[in-house]
Amino acid sequence: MEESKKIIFSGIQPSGELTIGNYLGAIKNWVKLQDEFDCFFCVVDLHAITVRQEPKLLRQRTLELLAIYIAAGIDPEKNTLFIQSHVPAHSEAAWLLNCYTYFGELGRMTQFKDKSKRFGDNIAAGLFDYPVLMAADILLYQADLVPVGVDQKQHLELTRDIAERFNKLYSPTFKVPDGYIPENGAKIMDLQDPSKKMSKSADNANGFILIMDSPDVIRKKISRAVTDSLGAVKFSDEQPGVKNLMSILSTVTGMSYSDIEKKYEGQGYAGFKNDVAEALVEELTPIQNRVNELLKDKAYLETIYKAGAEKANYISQKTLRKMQKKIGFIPLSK
Ligand code: ATP
Ligand code: LTN
Repeated sequence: MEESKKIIFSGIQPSGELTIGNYLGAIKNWVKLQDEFDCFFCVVDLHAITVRQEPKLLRQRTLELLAIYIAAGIDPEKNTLFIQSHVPAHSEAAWLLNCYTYFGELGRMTQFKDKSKRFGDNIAAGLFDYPVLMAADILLYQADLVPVGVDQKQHLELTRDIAERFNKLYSPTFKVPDGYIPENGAKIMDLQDPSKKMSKSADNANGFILIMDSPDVIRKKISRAVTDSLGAVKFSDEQPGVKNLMSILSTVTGMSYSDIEKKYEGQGYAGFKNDVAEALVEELTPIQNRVNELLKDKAYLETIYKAGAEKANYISQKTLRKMQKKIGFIPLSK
Protein backbone atom coordinates (compact mmCIF):
# COMPACT_ATOMS: atom_id res chain seq x y z
CA MET A 1 0.00 0.00 0.00
CA GLU A 2 1.29 3.42 -1.03
CA GLU A 3 0.62 5.06 2.38
CA SER A 4 2.69 2.62 4.39
CA LYS A 5 5.91 3.15 2.43
CA LYS A 6 8.73 4.95 4.19
CA ILE A 7 9.64 8.37 2.86
CA ILE A 8 12.90 9.38 1.22
CA PHE A 9 14.09 12.91 0.48
CA SER A 10 17.26 13.90 -1.33
CA GLY A 11 18.55 16.64 -3.58
CA ILE A 12 21.47 17.91 -5.63
CA GLN A 13 22.44 21.51 -6.35
CA PRO A 14 22.40 22.73 -9.96
CA SER A 15 25.60 24.64 -9.26
CA GLY A 16 27.86 23.06 -11.90
CA GLU A 17 28.23 20.10 -14.18
CA LEU A 18 27.62 16.86 -12.29
CA THR A 19 30.49 14.45 -11.72
CA ILE A 20 30.49 10.68 -11.45
CA GLY A 21 30.85 11.35 -7.70
CA ASN A 22 27.33 12.79 -7.68
CA TYR A 23 26.13 9.95 -9.89
CA LEU A 24 27.72 7.03 -8.03
CA GLY A 25 27.37 8.56 -4.54
CA ALA A 26 23.80 9.79 -4.92
CA ILE A 27 21.71 9.27 -8.06
CA LYS A 28 22.60 5.63 -8.81
CA ASN A 29 21.57 4.79 -5.29
CA TRP A 30 18.25 6.61 -5.60
CA VAL A 31 17.36 4.51 -8.62
CA LYS A 32 17.64 1.38 -6.47
CA LEU A 33 15.44 2.79 -3.72
CA GLN A 34 12.51 4.01 -5.77
CA ASP A 35 10.40 0.84 -5.62
CA GLU A 36 10.64 0.35 -1.93
CA PHE A 37 10.10 3.95 -0.78
CA ASP A 38 7.95 6.98 -1.42
CA CYS A 39 10.64 9.28 -2.83
CA PHE A 40 11.02 13.03 -3.22
CA PHE A 41 13.97 14.04 -5.38
CA CYS A 42 14.56 17.75 -5.58
CA VAL A 43 16.71 20.02 -7.74
CA VAL A 44 17.87 22.33 -4.94
CA ASP A 45 18.27 25.64 -6.78
CA LEU A 46 17.85 27.69 -3.59
CA HIS A 47 21.01 26.00 -2.33
CA ALA A 48 22.89 26.73 -5.54
CA ILE A 49 22.71 30.51 -5.02
CA THR A 50 24.80 30.30 -1.84
CA VAL A 51 27.61 30.97 -4.30
CA ARG A 52 27.11 33.36 -7.23
CA GLN A 53 25.41 31.82 -10.29
CA GLU A 54 24.99 33.18 -13.81
CA PRO A 55 21.16 33.32 -14.28
CA LYS A 56 21.16 31.79 -17.77
CA LEU A 57 23.45 28.96 -16.71
CA LEU A 58 21.43 28.32 -13.55
CA ARG A 59 18.28 27.90 -15.65
CA GLN A 60 20.08 25.51 -18.02
CA ARG A 61 21.63 23.46 -15.26
CA THR A 62 18.38 23.20 -13.33
CA LEU A 63 16.63 21.64 -16.31
CA GLU A 64 19.65 19.49 -17.15
CA LEU A 65 19.75 18.13 -13.62
CA LEU A 66 16.06 17.21 -13.80
CA ALA A 67 16.77 15.49 -17.12
CA ILE A 68 19.70 13.61 -15.55
CA TYR A 69 17.48 12.33 -12.73
CA ILE A 70 15.03 10.92 -15.28
CA ALA A 71 17.71 9.66 -17.70
CA ALA A 72 19.50 7.82 -14.90
CA GLY A 73 16.36 5.81 -14.31
CA ILE A 74 14.29 7.67 -11.75
CA ASP A 75 10.72 7.14 -12.83
CA PRO A 76 8.82 10.45 -12.72
CA GLU A 77 5.53 8.58 -12.46
CA LYS A 78 6.53 6.75 -9.30
CA ASN A 79 8.53 9.51 -7.57
CA THR A 80 8.02 13.18 -6.89
CA LEU A 81 10.57 15.17 -8.88
CA PHE A 82 10.52 18.91 -8.35
CA ILE A 83 12.44 22.18 -8.32
CA GLN A 84 12.98 23.63 -4.85
CA SER A 85 12.15 27.27 -5.70
CA HIS A 86 8.68 26.17 -6.90
CA VAL A 87 7.80 25.24 -3.34
CA PRO A 88 7.85 28.33 -1.09
CA ALA A 89 7.51 26.31 2.14
CA HIS A 90 11.25 25.49 1.91
CA SER A 91 12.26 29.13 2.31
CA GLU A 92 9.62 29.79 4.97
CA ALA A 93 10.47 26.72 7.05
CA ALA A 94 14.17 27.57 6.78
CA TRP A 95 13.52 30.98 8.36
CA LEU A 96 11.56 29.40 11.19
CA LEU A 97 14.21 26.75 11.81
CA ASN A 98 16.90 29.44 11.77
CA CYS A 99 15.47 30.57 15.06
CA TYR A 100 16.00 27.09 16.52
CA THR A 101 19.58 26.64 15.32
CA TYR A 102 22.63 28.00 17.07
CA PHE A 103 25.34 30.09 15.50
CA GLY A 104 27.95 27.83 17.10
CA GLU A 105 26.44 24.72 15.51
CA LEU A 106 26.65 26.22 12.04
CA GLY A 107 30.19 27.42 12.66
CA ARG A 108 31.27 23.82 13.23
CA MET A 109 30.13 22.60 9.79
CA THR A 110 33.26 21.45 7.98
CA GLN A 111 31.83 22.09 4.51
CA PHE A 112 31.26 25.74 5.49
CA LYS A 113 34.78 26.01 6.83
CA ASP A 114 36.22 24.55 3.60
CA LYS A 115 34.07 26.61 1.25
CA SER A 116 34.56 29.86 3.15
CA LYS A 117 38.30 29.39 2.87
CA ARG A 118 37.90 29.00 -0.88
CA PHE A 119 35.66 32.07 -1.35
CA GLY A 120 37.64 34.41 0.90
CA ASP A 121 35.96 37.76 1.54
CA ASN A 122 32.82 37.13 -0.46
CA ILE A 123 31.00 34.70 1.75
CA ALA A 124 27.24 35.06 1.62
CA ALA A 125 25.27 34.63 4.84
CA GLY A 126 23.35 31.97 2.90
CA LEU A 127 26.45 29.79 2.69
CA PHE A 128 26.69 29.79 6.47
CA ASP A 129 22.99 29.18 6.83
CA TYR A 130 22.60 26.53 4.15
CA PRO A 131 22.42 23.47 6.45
CA VAL A 132 19.24 24.97 7.96
CA LEU A 133 17.64 25.12 4.52
CA MET A 134 18.69 21.51 4.04
CA ALA A 135 17.05 20.61 7.36
CA ALA A 136 13.86 22.36 6.20
CA ASP A 137 13.92 20.39 2.93
CA ILE A 138 14.06 17.10 4.77
CA LEU A 139 11.78 17.81 7.73
CA LEU A 140 8.93 19.29 5.66
CA TYR A 141 8.36 15.88 4.05
CA GLN A 142 8.65 13.90 7.30
CA ALA A 143 11.40 11.89 5.60
CA ASP A 144 12.53 8.64 7.21
CA LEU A 145 15.69 8.29 5.16
CA VAL A 146 18.05 10.65 3.38
CA PRO A 147 20.40 9.00 0.84
CA VAL A 148 23.56 11.09 0.45
CA GLY A 149 27.33 10.76 0.12
CA VAL A 150 29.59 10.76 3.19
CA ASP A 151 30.28 14.51 2.91
CA GLN A 152 26.70 15.29 3.96
CA LYS A 153 26.75 13.28 7.18
CA GLN A 154 27.42 16.26 9.42
CA HIS A 155 24.53 18.23 7.89
CA LEU A 156 22.23 15.29 8.53
CA GLU A 157 23.25 15.11 12.15
CA LEU A 158 22.44 18.80 12.48
CA THR A 159 19.02 18.15 10.87
CA ARG A 160 18.34 15.49 13.49
CA ASP A 161 19.40 17.84 16.30
CA ILE A 162 17.13 20.63 15.04
CA ALA A 163 14.18 18.23 14.69
CA GLU A 164 14.68 16.82 18.18
CA ARG A 165 15.02 20.29 19.67
CA PHE A 166 11.77 21.51 18.07
CA ASN A 167 9.91 18.32 19.00
CA LYS A 168 11.03 18.61 22.60
CA LEU A 169 10.29 22.32 22.94
CA TYR A 170 6.72 21.98 21.60
CA SER A 171 5.45 18.47 20.88
CA PRO A 172 6.31 15.85 18.25
CA THR A 173 6.21 17.69 14.92
CA PHE A 174 8.95 16.17 12.76
CA LYS A 175 10.09 12.68 12.01
CA VAL A 176 13.76 12.44 13.01
CA PRO A 177 15.42 11.20 9.79
CA ASP A 178 18.27 8.75 9.32
CA GLY A 179 21.04 9.08 6.80
CA TYR A 180 21.44 6.41 4.17
CA ILE A 181 25.02 6.26 3.00
CA PRO A 182 25.88 3.65 0.37
CA GLU A 183 28.49 1.00 1.17
CA ASN A 184 30.07 1.56 -2.20
CA GLY A 185 30.67 4.85 -4.00
CA ALA A 186 29.87 7.11 -1.03
CA LYS A 187 33.14 8.94 -1.55
CA ILE A 188 34.66 8.96 -5.01
CA MET A 189 38.03 10.68 -4.85
CA ASP A 190 39.79 13.12 -7.17
CA LEU A 191 41.64 11.26 -9.95
CA GLN A 192 44.68 13.52 -9.66
CA ASP A 193 44.72 13.80 -5.87
CA PRO A 194 43.02 10.78 -4.31
CA SER A 195 43.24 12.31 -0.84
CA LYS A 196 40.51 14.80 -1.88
CA LYS A 197 36.83 14.20 -2.68
CA MET A 198 36.03 14.34 -6.40
CA SER A 199 34.36 17.71 -6.85
CA LYS A 200 32.94 19.55 -9.82
CA SER A 201 34.59 22.71 -8.55
CA ALA A 202 38.17 21.31 -8.51
CA ASP A 203 40.77 23.38 -10.37
CA ASN A 204 42.22 20.51 -12.39
CA ALA A 205 39.62 19.08 -14.79
CA ASN A 206 41.61 15.83 -15.03
CA GLY A 207 40.64 15.20 -11.41
CA PHE A 208 36.95 14.69 -12.17
CA ILE A 209 34.80 12.94 -14.75
CA LEU A 210 31.52 14.59 -15.62
CA ILE A 211 28.37 12.58 -16.25
CA MET A 212 28.22 14.31 -19.64
CA ASP A 213 31.91 13.80 -20.59
CA SER A 214 32.40 12.17 -24.01
CA PRO A 215 33.84 8.63 -24.24
CA ASP A 216 37.21 9.97 -25.39
CA VAL A 217 37.47 12.40 -22.52
CA ILE A 218 36.54 9.64 -20.06
CA ARG A 219 39.23 7.34 -21.50
CA LYS A 220 41.83 10.12 -21.39
CA LYS A 221 41.05 11.11 -17.80
CA ILE A 222 41.12 7.51 -16.53
CA SER A 223 44.37 6.77 -18.34
CA ARG A 224 45.92 9.83 -16.66
CA ALA A 225 44.55 8.98 -13.20
CA VAL A 226 47.25 8.93 -10.55
CA THR A 227 48.20 5.44 -9.32
CA ASP A 228 51.53 4.31 -7.82
CA SER A 229 54.63 2.34 -8.67
CA LEU A 230 53.58 -0.89 -6.94
CA GLY A 231 51.86 -2.21 -10.05
CA ALA A 232 49.35 -4.34 -8.16
CA VAL A 233 45.55 -3.95 -8.26
CA LYS A 234 44.84 -4.15 -4.53
CA PHE A 235 42.21 -2.52 -2.33
CA SER A 236 44.57 -0.95 0.16
CA ASP A 237 44.93 2.41 1.91
CA GLU A 238 48.53 2.49 0.76
CA GLN A 239 47.32 2.67 -2.83
CA PRO A 240 44.63 5.41 -2.71
CA GLY A 241 44.56 5.98 -6.49
CA VAL A 242 44.07 2.30 -7.30
CA LYS A 243 41.58 1.94 -4.45
CA ASN A 244 39.52 4.78 -5.91
CA LEU A 245 39.49 3.27 -9.41
CA MET A 246 38.47 -0.06 -7.88
CA SER A 247 35.61 1.55 -6.06
CA ILE A 248 34.45 3.20 -9.31
CA LEU A 249 34.62 -0.15 -11.15
CA SER A 250 32.87 -1.97 -8.34
CA THR A 251 30.06 0.60 -8.04
CA VAL A 252 29.46 0.60 -11.78
CA THR A 253 29.66 -3.14 -12.48
CA GLY A 254 28.71 -4.64 -9.12
CA MET A 255 31.97 -6.67 -9.04
CA SER A 256 33.38 -7.23 -5.55
CA TYR A 257 36.83 -5.93 -4.59
CA SER A 258 38.20 -9.45 -4.25
CA ASP A 259 36.93 -10.40 -7.72
CA ILE A 260 38.60 -7.31 -9.15
CA GLU A 261 41.86 -8.16 -7.37
CA LYS A 262 41.75 -11.72 -8.76
CA LYS A 263 40.91 -10.63 -12.28
CA TYR A 264 43.90 -8.27 -12.57
CA GLU A 265 46.41 -10.23 -10.51
CA GLY A 266 49.94 -9.90 -11.90
CA GLN A 267 48.86 -7.62 -14.77
CA GLY A 268 49.88 -4.04 -13.92
CA TYR A 269 47.50 -1.13 -14.49
CA ALA A 270 46.96 -0.67 -18.23
CA GLY A 271 44.25 -3.30 -18.78
CA PHE A 272 42.60 -2.47 -15.46
CA LYS A 273 42.39 1.24 -16.31
CA ASN A 274 41.08 0.42 -19.73
CA ASP A 275 38.27 -1.66 -18.22
CA VAL A 276 37.38 1.08 -15.72
CA ALA A 277 37.08 3.55 -18.59
CA GLU A 278 34.99 1.18 -20.74
CA ALA A 279 32.67 0.36 -17.84
CA LEU A 280 32.06 4.08 -17.34
CA VAL A 281 31.51 4.70 -21.05
CA GLU A 282 29.02 1.85 -21.19
CA GLU A 283 27.18 3.14 -18.11
CA LEU A 284 27.10 6.80 -19.10
CA THR A 285 26.51 6.75 -22.88
CA PRO A 286 22.83 5.73 -22.71
CA ILE A 287 22.22 8.27 -19.93
CA GLN A 288 23.82 11.04 -22.00
CA ASN A 289 21.72 10.17 -25.05
CA ARG A 290 18.54 10.23 -23.00
CA VAL A 291 19.49 13.56 -21.34
CA ASN A 292 19.98 15.12 -24.77
CA GLU A 293 16.62 13.80 -25.96
CA LEU A 294 14.84 15.03 -22.84
CA LEU A 295 16.37 18.49 -23.14
CA LYS A 296 14.80 18.80 -26.59
CA ASP A 297 11.39 18.22 -25.04
CA LYS A 298 11.01 21.12 -22.63
CA ALA A 299 7.23 20.69 -22.56
CA TYR A 300 7.62 17.19 -21.15
CA LEU A 301 10.06 18.36 -18.48
CA GLU A 302 7.60 21.10 -17.59
CA THR A 303 4.78 18.61 -17.02
CA ILE A 304 7.07 16.66 -14.69
CA TYR A 305 8.19 19.60 -12.56
CA LYS A 306 4.68 21.08 -12.44
CA ALA A 307 3.15 17.85 -11.17
CA GLY A 308 6.04 17.47 -8.72
CA ALA A 309 5.59 21.02 -7.39
CA GLU A 310 1.89 20.48 -6.88
CA LYS A 311 2.42 17.38 -4.75
CA ALA A 312 5.40 18.85 -2.90
CA ASN A 313 3.47 22.06 -2.15
CA TYR A 314 0.57 20.15 -0.73
CA ILE A 315 2.67 18.02 1.61
CA SER A 316 5.12 20.70 2.70
CA GLN A 317 2.33 23.20 3.47
CA LYS A 318 0.82 20.74 5.92
CA THR A 319 4.06 20.53 7.91
CA LEU A 320 4.66 24.27 7.65
CA ARG A 321 1.20 25.04 9.08
CA LYS A 322 1.86 22.63 11.91
CA MET A 323 5.12 24.44 12.70
CA GLN A 324 3.48 27.88 12.59
CA LYS A 325 0.69 26.79 14.89
CA LYS A 326 3.06 25.34 17.47
CA ILE A 327 5.24 28.42 17.45
CA GLY A 328 2.19 30.59 18.21
CA PHE A 329 1.37 32.34 14.94
CA ILE A 330 -2.27 33.22 14.31
CA PRO A 331 -3.61 31.18 11.37
CA LEU A 332 -5.15 33.27 8.57
CA SER A 333 -7.84 30.66 8.08
CA LYS A 334 -8.76 27.54 9.99
P1 ATP B 1 30.87 20.79 -4.72
O1 ATP B 1 31.84 19.75 -5.10
O2 ATP B 1 30.71 21.90 -5.69
O3 ATP B 1 31.00 21.22 -3.29
P2 ATP B 1 29.17 18.54 -4.72
O4 ATP B 1 29.74 17.85 -5.91
O5 ATP B 1 29.45 18.05 -3.36
O6 ATP B 1 29.46 20.09 -4.77
P3 ATP B 1 26.40 18.50 -4.14
O7 ATP B 1 25.21 19.03 -4.84
O8 ATP B 1 26.77 19.20 -2.89
O9 ATP B 1 27.63 18.53 -5.05
O10 ATP B 1 26.24 16.94 -3.86
C1 ATP B 1 25.13 16.18 -4.27
C2 ATP B 1 25.21 14.77 -3.79
O11 ATP B 1 26.35 14.11 -4.37
C3 ATP B 1 25.37 14.62 -2.27
O12 ATP B 1 24.59 13.53 -1.83
C4 ATP B 1 26.84 14.32 -2.11
O13 ATP B 1 27.08 13.59 -0.93
C5 ATP B 1 27.13 13.49 -3.36
N1 ATP B 1 28.54 13.59 -3.74
C6 ATP B 1 29.19 14.69 -4.15
N2 ATP B 1 30.47 14.42 -4.44
C7 ATP B 1 30.65 13.10 -4.21
C8 ATP B 1 31.76 12.20 -4.31
N3 ATP B 1 32.95 12.62 -4.71
N4 ATP B 1 31.57 10.90 -4.00
C9 ATP B 1 30.37 10.46 -3.59
N5 ATP B 1 29.27 11.25 -3.47
C10 ATP B 1 29.40 12.55 -3.76
N1 LTN C 1 23.42 19.91 0.85
C1 LTN C 1 23.34 18.84 -0.10
C2 LTN C 1 22.26 19.01 -1.10
C3 LTN C 1 20.95 18.99 -0.42
C4 LTN C 1 20.30 17.86 0.15
C5 LTN C 1 19.09 18.35 0.70
C6 LTN C 1 20.63 16.51 0.23
C7 LTN C 1 20.16 20.06 -0.17
N2 LTN C 1 19.02 19.68 0.47
C8 LTN C 1 18.22 17.49 1.36
C9 LTN C 1 19.73 15.66 0.89
C10 LTN C 1 18.56 16.15 1.45
C11 LTN C 1 24.65 18.73 -0.81
O1 LTN C 1 24.88 17.69 -1.36
N3 LTN C 1 25.44 19.73 -0.85
